[in-house]
Amino acid sequence: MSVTRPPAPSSRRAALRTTAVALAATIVVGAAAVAIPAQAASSLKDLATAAGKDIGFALDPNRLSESAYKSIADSEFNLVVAENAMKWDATEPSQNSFSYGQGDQVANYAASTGKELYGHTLVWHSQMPSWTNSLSGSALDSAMRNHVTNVATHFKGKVASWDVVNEAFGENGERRTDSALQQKIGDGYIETAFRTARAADPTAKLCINDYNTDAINSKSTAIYNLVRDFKARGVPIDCVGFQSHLIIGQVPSSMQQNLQRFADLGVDVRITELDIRMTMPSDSSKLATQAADYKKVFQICNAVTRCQGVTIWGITDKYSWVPGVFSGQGAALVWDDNYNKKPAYDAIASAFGGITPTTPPVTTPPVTTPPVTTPPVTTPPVTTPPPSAGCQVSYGVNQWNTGFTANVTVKNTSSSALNGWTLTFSFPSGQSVTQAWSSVTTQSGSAVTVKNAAWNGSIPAGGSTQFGFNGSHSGTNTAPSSFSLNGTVCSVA
Ligand code: G2I
Repeated sequence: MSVTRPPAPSSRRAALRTTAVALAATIVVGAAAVAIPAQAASSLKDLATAAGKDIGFALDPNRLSESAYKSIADSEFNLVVAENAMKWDATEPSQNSFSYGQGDQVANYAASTGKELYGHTLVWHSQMPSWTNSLSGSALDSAMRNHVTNVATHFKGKVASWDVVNEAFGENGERRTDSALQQKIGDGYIETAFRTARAADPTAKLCINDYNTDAINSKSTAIYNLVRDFKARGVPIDCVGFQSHLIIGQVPSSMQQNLQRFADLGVDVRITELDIRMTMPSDSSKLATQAADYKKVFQICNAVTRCQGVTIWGITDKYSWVPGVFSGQGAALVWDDNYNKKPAYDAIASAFGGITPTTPPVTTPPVTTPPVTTPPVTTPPVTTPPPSAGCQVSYGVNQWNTGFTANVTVKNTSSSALNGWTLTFSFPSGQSVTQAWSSVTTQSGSAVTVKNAAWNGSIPAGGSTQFGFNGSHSGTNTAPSSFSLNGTVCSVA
């Protein structure tokens, strides 16, 4: 079946980023700042797209006939990955005989809904077809090259990024020993796979992907060393995927620093298979912890410029792989068994500044009431106190060597609503904003001006909003001591 292709996915992001940079470039006076364009948003897809990030899900094309599944898939995500349909056993069930039925369904779904298509996965020791079992080292090496060449060529121009090699490392940073590829071909199979993929599809981004690599640990450091080595020797590699199959309450504290250290090697990073499981049954307290964890993971990706986005490993808990593998565990996704949104949904939205309805406000017709004749009442003059002008700012910072992320909460402590706000402050120690979100942030010398994004300009009396930015510093990162909101000095929480 032929389908009309939407603009190339990577160019969609490039266009967005160009817009963001152009927008900022017109308003920045002094030091560079990047403003993320703000738009009305009624879905996670709208929010992520406005922030220049991917939000993806793992698709089983057999489920698209279920209307609730399809409706969430269509409206909430701008990226799709095949949960199983592009794996080796699915695409080459017998040697050199390729079967793209389900993989094509996923690719066609991506094209017809304008979503980026992520390829998973060319080479993985698991879910290899049984015919590979009998192959010797050199025969397996040839079969792997043939597989990569055929599959990457078939999806060329459709898949924006490939997990070229999946799960190659063991927990202590050693090469995984229970892999036939590792045992029979040896260490070089990863490099061969990447070089073969590049030759077959020179435009797709090529990624290595693994689990339990979200923290800085032996396993992630082994991959870090491999990426550094590949970059030094000119072996093609563009990106690193962090699966992030997590447990509630256990988002690693070093996750942002870990992603950032990979980004600093000159590769893109991405959360590729997020789910956050709990011991069943679920309850409101576990779901609240899960929501906070989902929010953290999205905030981490938002805070790392080279983090392309977050992919969630499915839609509904009822089809998640988790209960089948971890007995007694489950409820790891964002929609429950009945497709109800779990608290994680709003938590993810809040990581992007929250959903703003795109529907116009409801106008109620004027009510015509008959004139009432009431006796004249003499009331004493009422003196209403003037609205108190007031604001409170809390400035939270997470920092490392020469970089930092600031998350700022602005509270309207006055008695009247704000419609549009500007927060100003000065950096005391030469810091620079490098990227901002949920705001339009500009900097001139040490003076920083933050204006609301389109969706968070209204702060009711007593309400608050949040924005954030990444910045650089030269070793000292003293927090600003004073903030003004619409010209009024705020208290600092
Ligand atoms: O295990 C979770 C993920 C870890 N990272 C790599 C991913 O590719 C992996 O995904 C899972 C799928 O979510 C499962 O759906 O990979 C599993 C296979 O290792 C998938 O499970 C398999 C079942 O084991 C098969 O029995 C089944 O035929 O799914 C197949 C297709 O439904």
